[in-house]
Amino acid sequence: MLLASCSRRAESPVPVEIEHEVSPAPARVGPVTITFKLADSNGKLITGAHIAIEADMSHAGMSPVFAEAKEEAAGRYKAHLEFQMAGDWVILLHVTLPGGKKLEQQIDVRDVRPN
Ligand SMILES: [Cu+2]
Repeated sequence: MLLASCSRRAESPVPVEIEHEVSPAPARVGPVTITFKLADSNGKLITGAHIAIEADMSHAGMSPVFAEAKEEAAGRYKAHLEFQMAGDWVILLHVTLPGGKKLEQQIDVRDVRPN
């Protein structure tokens, strides 16, 4: 008998530090700017990454908001998106590093205020 072994490729996690800042703070309904800083485990800024953003609310029935972050300075990326409703949002980052490795990170933006 042939046992199909679980052969998921064990992708080693990429040690990347992602700092983010949402403006305005606290976030409110309407346009927001999110700034990210990407650094490796040694604190060296990571340039040339690609960051795609998907923002969802924590409840069902709303379509996600998509955005892309642009590198504004070495290792610093900025994205513009719009919160259409007050409440809790979840921002999913799809990061592609210069070497092609991908990682995902989730950022919770809670209690977005009504405008
Ligand atoms: Cu909603």
